Formats: sequence, structure tokens, C-alpha cells
Amino acid sequence: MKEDGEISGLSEDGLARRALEDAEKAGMETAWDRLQAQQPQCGFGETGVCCNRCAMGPCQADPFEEGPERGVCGADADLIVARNMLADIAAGAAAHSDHGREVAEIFQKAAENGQESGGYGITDENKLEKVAELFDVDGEDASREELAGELARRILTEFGTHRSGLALIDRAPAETREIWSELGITPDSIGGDLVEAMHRTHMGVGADPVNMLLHGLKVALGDGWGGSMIATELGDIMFGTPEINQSSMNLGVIDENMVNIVVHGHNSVLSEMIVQAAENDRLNSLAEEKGAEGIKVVGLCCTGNEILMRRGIPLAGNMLNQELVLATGAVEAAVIDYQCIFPSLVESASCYHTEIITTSHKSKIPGAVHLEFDPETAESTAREIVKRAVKRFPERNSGRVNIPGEPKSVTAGFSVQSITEALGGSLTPLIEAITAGDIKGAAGIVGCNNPKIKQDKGHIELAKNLLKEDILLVETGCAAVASGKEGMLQPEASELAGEGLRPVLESLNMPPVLHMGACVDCSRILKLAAAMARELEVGIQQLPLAGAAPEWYAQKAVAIGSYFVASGVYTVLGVPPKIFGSSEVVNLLSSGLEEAVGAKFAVEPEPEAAAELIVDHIESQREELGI
Ligand code: BF8
Repeated sequence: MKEDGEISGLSEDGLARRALEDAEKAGMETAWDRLQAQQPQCGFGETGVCCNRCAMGPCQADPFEEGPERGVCGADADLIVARNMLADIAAGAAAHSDHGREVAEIFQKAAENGQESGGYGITDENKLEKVAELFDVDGEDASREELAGELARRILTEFGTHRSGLALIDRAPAETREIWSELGITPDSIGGDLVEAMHRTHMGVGADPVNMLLHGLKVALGDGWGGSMIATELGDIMFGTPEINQSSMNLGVIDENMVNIVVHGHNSVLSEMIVQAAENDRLNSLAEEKGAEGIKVVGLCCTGNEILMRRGIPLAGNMLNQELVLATGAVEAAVIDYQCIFPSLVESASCYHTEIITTSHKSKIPGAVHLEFDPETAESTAREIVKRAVKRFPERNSGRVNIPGEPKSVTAGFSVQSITEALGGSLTPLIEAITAGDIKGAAGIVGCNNPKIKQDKGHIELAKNLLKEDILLVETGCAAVASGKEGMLQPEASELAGEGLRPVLESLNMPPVLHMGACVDCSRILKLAAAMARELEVGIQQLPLAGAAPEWYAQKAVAIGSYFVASGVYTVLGVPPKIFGSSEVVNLLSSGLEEAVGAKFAVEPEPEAAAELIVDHIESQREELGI
């Protein structure tokens, strides 16, 4: 049993702390317990020098020269670390890109079959035309469906191994693309580059850490400007480009009187249908028959971010809230797709009446109910899921229901388009405010929760320290949710901003932190950076911009950090990556990269010190730009 003081050190989120107490009482294990049980964690693994790639291993190369210098195959610490890092980037990029490919396949079906099959269609026609143009699809005499069909075919080619280049790369400014081309890291096939990455990590293929890491950058760029960007764009075309909206966030969005369905994961194609099914009159009447007032769908993690952005659906929390939301005792069903889902979630739910429903053959969990998502039957699957949840309502133990507090209101929905509209139709006012020094620059705070860091503290403290220095924040993923729970996604939070930024925010009635979506929507941050660079006629690497991932845990975050840096964005990590067993890799990712791409990684776990690094970087970028 944890002591009171112990719980207060685990999370900055007050409702999470209360739910943690309930979880303890219910005997539900959480990620914090499991982290504790793993102590001390392996130092070889933490520094990246552990290799388990082949059957001659596992091997360790000792960075302190006390143990063996090489693994059985002959790889030294530098190679082992670089090879592990390339594998991490590839896994992260593959997760985003496979998600993007799935969205593209559904988009293709929607184009071929029309709205009547499965319920998917085209919502943002304007964006369809713009994206089709980027992919060089001639739509002059084509119907909307024909245009979408041809676009889907072109997009799907990029996921194959045919090296035809990536169309959306052209969005990057020429100055940035030139750097990629000189280094040979311009991605030319999402699938091909990923297959090559896994080939290169095999024993006996590459022995040069630099060569290994350069391919990692290529794969990462194929994620940011390829797989992830495709997921974002096609999601917008099918479900609508986000517009600024009002909603609410934290565990308090669970409603005691309603049937609550939590949708968790990353791909919102089924959740969109669940949101619609929850509005069905017959299902709502059934909910009333069962004693509830109605049906409420709430999001979690990035699936939650997607439906918050596009539909204003309330969001229960970020990654470390996934067990705690069950501890409210008021969740009838948790519907998951993939990524960032604890494999132990069924075990956690067994402490309550909650049913865990898996929906992707890629992401099954023993003990969960599996209802496979198929785009052609998505509407009926969604209705079945909602019905199961409604029927479960009477099993709820009202004596164990404890919603730990009230939700915070949030303003979300900041796509590049909605930001541009809020600025009056162009980014010029933003650029002018930056040039005048009212806004010193912008920082993208992104990434996860990690129980090694007090939940949300890394995000919130970094954000507050940057805002007072007049740095505008754009956020995605669990970082944006941390800000939402803290009340920083409300226009009233502009009081946290410095003397320069505050009036700008107040005149636009904007929050100081702009929620730009899920992790795949870091591609929106790239698009915004590219648009700013074009306005200033420079490369991204010259902008007063920075990135940060204060609480990252995922291989996806390694890919995002790598494409930020490769795109020219200085990026500060709050959790040390597993590279410190190799001074060569550490040097490459810092000074080496700066010389090559004009940006680098830094590692700083203390939010205040991380803010100082970012402020110094932005100041020096401004100086070099002469603004
Ligand atoms: O893609 S921020 S913990 S939920 S990996 Fe996962 Fe990290 Fe959250 Fe979304 Ni992104």
C-alpha cells in the first residue's frame, strides 16, 4: 500500500492522485507499481549497449572498459547503440505509417464505394483538391469519387517499396530539402525505407554508426512528412479539418449518470462511428431502460485527441490515466484500437465491471472481447459495441463509483487552417508579432507520460517557463492533454504569458497553448513550421523554433524527435535516450547533427533548465535572422 506522500509524488494531476487512491483500495496494479517492481533497471539496457539481435547473444559492450568491448559478432558499443537507435526509429515510424496506411486503405474504400458502404465519405472537399494537387492528380474532368480514388492509389504507392519519392516532402522549404538531398536522407519510399532499416539492423550489414543513423533520419523524415502527414490529411478529408472548438478534459468527464464508453488508442476511424452510434435514439432509449440518463463517449490518449479535435468530444486523460479511468468504477466499456495500450488492461478492468473491447487484429489482448473493425461493417460494429456497453450498465457497483472531480474546460481544434483563419486569413500577423519581438518564437511540446517522471509535471513546468518568456506553444499527444488538465488550453490562461505574448493572445481570445492534435498530428507542426519558413524565405533550421518531449517513453517519440531535428528543429528530451553507452552516438546526435542539418538534440530532465536551453536557442536564432 502506498503512503499518502508517495502518491502525491506520482502525478501532478489532482484527479489522477485521487483515482490512484481508489485503485489502491481496489487492489488494481498500475504502471507506477510495475516500475517500482523493476528496480533497479539494467544499466546496460539504459545506456543502449545491450544487444539481443541474434542467437550468439545476448551481448553487452561495456562502456566503462571493465567488461568486454565487443559483442560476439564484433560490434562495439557505438555500433550496438546506433543499431538499437535505428531499430527504435524504425519501430516508431512503422507504427505511425502503418496507421497512416490503414487510413489510406479506408479512404480508398470510401472513394470506391461511397458513403452508403460503412458510412465513410468525404467531408473536406477543399482539402481533397489541395492534397490531390500535391500528389499531382489531375482532377479536372474527374468526379469527387474518381479524384479521391486516384489520390488513394497514389498515396498507397508511397507505402509500398517502389522508390518514387514522397509527394508531401515538397511542402518543406527548398533550403531544408537541399540539406536532405546533400546528406542523402530524402525519403523516397515509406515502406522501402522501413524495410531497408530493418535489413540494416541485421548482424553483419552495417558497421558504421554514422551511416546507420543517417538512415534513421531518412526513415524518420518518411514518418513526419509521409506516414504521419498522410494520416492527418486523410483524416481531415474524411472527418473534417479541425476547427476551434470548446470541450472538457480530465477524469471528471466521466458522468456518473450515463453509460460511459472510453475510446483509447490512435486510429479514430472506428471511434468516429462509435460517437455516431452513441447518438442513436434506440440505443439511448435502451440506456434509459437500463437506468442511465444516456450514453457518453469520452476519449483517451490520441484516439481521444483525434475526436476532440474534430468533434469536440471530451477527453478523460493521457497515457498514465488509462488505468485510473477504470478506477472511477463508472466505465462500462473501454474500446481500444492500437498503440500505448497497457497489455495488462484486462487485468486492471477485472477489478471493476468494465469490459475491454479490442478492435484490431494487430492489437489483441487475452481476456478481452474482440470485435474486429472492418470499414464496410464499421457502423454495425460500432452499434454492437455501444449496445454491449449499455447492457453492462446494470452490472455497475454504485458503491464503488467515484468520479474524482470536475472537468476542466478546454479550447482545442488548432489545425494550420483554423490557426490561419483565427489570424484573419494568413500567417502574416503571427510572423509580424515574431519579427517585432512580441512573440519571441514558438515551441512544440509533444510526447508521452512516463512513470519515471511525475505525471504531467515535465510538460506543465516547461510550458509555464516558456510562456513567461513570450514563447508561443503548440502541443500534441499526451503533452497537450497535460496542459488541458492544468487549465492551460483556456484563453484565460494567457495570464501565464509574458508582457509581449499576452496582449497578442488576448486580442485573438486564444489560449497560450494551441492543441494541434494527436501524435501523428506533429505533422501539423511541421506544416506550420514550413509555412512560417516560406513567409520568412528561410529554411526551417533558421526559424526561432524548438521542440521538446519532456516525458517521452515511446519509440514513436524517438521517430518524432528525429524528424523534428532532421527538419531543422532543435529538440530537448526530458528522459535520456538509450545512447549514453556510446560517446560517438552522443556526439553525432548533438554537435554532429548541428553541422549536418542545422539542429540537434539536447537532454535536460529539469523543466526549468530545459526552458533556459530553449530560450537561449530561440534568442540566438533571432539574432542570426537579424530580428
Ligand atoms: O501517440 S504521446 S504516450 S498516446 S506515443 Fe502514446 Fe506518447 Fe501519448 Fe499518442 Ni504519442
